[in-house]
Amino acid sequence: MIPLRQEWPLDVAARYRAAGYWRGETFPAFLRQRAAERPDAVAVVAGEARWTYAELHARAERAAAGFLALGLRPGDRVVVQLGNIPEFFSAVFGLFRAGLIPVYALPAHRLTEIAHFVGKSEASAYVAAERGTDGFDYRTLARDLRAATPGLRHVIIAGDAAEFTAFEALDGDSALLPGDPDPARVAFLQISGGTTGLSKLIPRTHDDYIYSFRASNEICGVTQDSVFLCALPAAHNFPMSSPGHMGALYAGARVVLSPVPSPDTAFPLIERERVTISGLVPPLALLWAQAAATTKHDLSSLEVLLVGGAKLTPEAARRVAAALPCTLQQVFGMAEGLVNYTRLDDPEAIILETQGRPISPDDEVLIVDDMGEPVPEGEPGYLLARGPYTIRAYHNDDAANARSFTPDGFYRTGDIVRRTAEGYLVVQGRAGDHINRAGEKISAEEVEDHLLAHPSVFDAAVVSIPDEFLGERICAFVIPHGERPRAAALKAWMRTRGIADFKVPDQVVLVDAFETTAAGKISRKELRARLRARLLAEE
Ligand code: J2J
Repeated sequence: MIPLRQEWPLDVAARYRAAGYWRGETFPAFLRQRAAERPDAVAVVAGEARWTYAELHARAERAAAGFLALGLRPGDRVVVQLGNIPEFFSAVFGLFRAGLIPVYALPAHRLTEIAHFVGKSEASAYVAAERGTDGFDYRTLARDLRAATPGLRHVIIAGDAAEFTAFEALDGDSALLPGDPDPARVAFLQISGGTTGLSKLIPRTHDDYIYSFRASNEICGVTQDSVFLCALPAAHNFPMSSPGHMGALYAGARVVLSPVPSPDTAFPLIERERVTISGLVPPLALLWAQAAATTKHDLSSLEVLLVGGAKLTPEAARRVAAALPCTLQQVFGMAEGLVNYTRLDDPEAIILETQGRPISPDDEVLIVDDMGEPVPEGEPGYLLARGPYTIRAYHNDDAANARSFTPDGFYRTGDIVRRTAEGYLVVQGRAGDHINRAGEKISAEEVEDHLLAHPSVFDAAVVSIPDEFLGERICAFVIPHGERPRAAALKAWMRTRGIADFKVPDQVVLVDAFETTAAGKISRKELRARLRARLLAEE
């Protein structure tokens, strides 16, 4: 197995420890501590389940022993695809406790993506729920996955497990559980938004990740009295760590899981559980704002609503802030690390018009031009980041590492930002060719690759188009090969490719040819830019 690494230069790591960012805490240790301090406080609410800290801890211990009893060994990777159900927590804390490495997949992912995560991480096991909220049967996916990935030894299913191992039945000898992991080691693999090609795996350590949500708790006002509503998919980095459910559990607060993020489901939960804080992507924040005007539910417990994952325009921010009875907090973050927040006591103009400033005094942010030179203060440029919770490398991907990091260890975020005189970042665009569809990042290249597999597609170029509700949507330009495919048929065919539904183009435009220049073919990047400009001009 390729070893998991995430290393900062020794002197830098020593500095982060001396500054108190990295405190040697680990996931299993903090849960054990909370369970000892507040055994009867409710940790997780989901559907009918209300687990106290003592219960969550006990369930995680049992799951941990059960994972090891299957034959899994500390260091083995386990792809986890669980939606907003309580087993998400017993599974991942069980994995942490057993020294196993969760690889976080989203419920929307399908065979192609899951097989990629299993292959890239060399996973030995896959944990999923019987069904998703949309009715999708993950056991079917698991059967195909077994055939596609011979290295996968175990499939563990929460709910009716059919021929697989039942998560609920996991049990083993707790005396065989290992000691706590090394806090400097990789705790899990998060997945990247996938700006080029397939998603990359992001190794995060106990030290660095726990710092990011402990510091986020302070910035977002999370205490043991907070009630965090997790409305976005729990495996996504934003609701996990900014400050997210992990921040809430670290604080000894209560996490309420909403199976879906719609106001119909979330508002009754806010009222019933007296939710104080939640996080949403911009389109959902607008939906909540609209629904709040007429709701009969009492939302008055809500103190903070975080909005991020995609750009919240000042106008949208104004609408959200006016409609909801709480403080709006913008968050601009990434699974690779750097997270920026507006502060709760910032002036209104900063909250409405900027995407915040970094968590840490030791976050190093550079804004550079095409040559890598810093731009004049206040001018837009490419954002580079380095710091105590920003990775230095992806897992098992030399090509991406060469592209995505500077020789001195800055992560190239791909975002184009400017910094205000007060030191706040304003996101202005991005360098990469990905589409940010309601916070889901979709690689143009990956969608093009799928289209090219269709017999009636000669060539394809995929671009983002501004969308009033989603922020951006996916438009595919296709040159037919032989028989002209119908747009609807092409979309339906994309749905059979075993990919997340959010990657299926919203719009397909058939064209006879792509532009070339006198000098010959233009670059794909230039082509996408021209096609996009043409479509916008026509609209
Ligand atoms: C514009 N673009 C944004 C924002 C993220 C907190 C919040 C979000 C994420 C996340 C996260 C944006 N305005 N407010 O992990 O901890 C775009 C940028 C960024 C990319 C990262 C967190 N907030 N973005 O969205 O890894 O382009 O993380 O580089 O999914 O989302 O995507 P992701």
